[in-house]
Amino acid sequence: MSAAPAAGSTSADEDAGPLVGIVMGSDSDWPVMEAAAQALTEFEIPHEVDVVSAHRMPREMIAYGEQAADRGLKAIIAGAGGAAHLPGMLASVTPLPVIGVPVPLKYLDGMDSLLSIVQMPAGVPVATVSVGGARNAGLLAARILAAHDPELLGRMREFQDQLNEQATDKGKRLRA
Ligand code: RP5
Repeated sequence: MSAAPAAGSTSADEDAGPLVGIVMGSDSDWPVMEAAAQALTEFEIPHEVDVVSAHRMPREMIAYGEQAADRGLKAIIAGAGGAAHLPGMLASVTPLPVIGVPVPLKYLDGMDSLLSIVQMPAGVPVATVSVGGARNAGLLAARILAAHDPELLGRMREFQDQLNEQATDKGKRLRA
């Protein structure tokens, strides 16, 4: 069992303020959501982690969304399971890009989480990743930041080259 999320900034560069906020409806989402933090750590992107429940902490959730841009965040990754309203509600009160992670719970294989997050009304976008796809959420946040950061863009290209090499090697091993 992974450690529960620690509130506050975590990054390779402790001097920089967080650029990405990772929030989730409960600490029980952390075993899924920590893959987003791991991806951001790999790209040395300062980020913060916290529990901000849409249903149990509605006022704090609205405050988090309203203050995120002014605090210097550039993107929010929000994960929740079941009636997963956190990503959509954050997107309704922040101008920042919001990436939603459907967290699979005990029942319904995460379909409830997926449909709760992905079916947003026009005008309020949430970039929804696959059920349990927190790593891709972290990588997508890195790409969003890389669009205005040539050095980070270069590291993303290197990462993609590594993926290509790994996949190519797998093919070579099968053919051998
Ligand atoms: C959701 O309810 C959370 O995102 C979590 O996935 C789910 C269950 O929460 P706990 O009862 O485990 O705290 O809001």
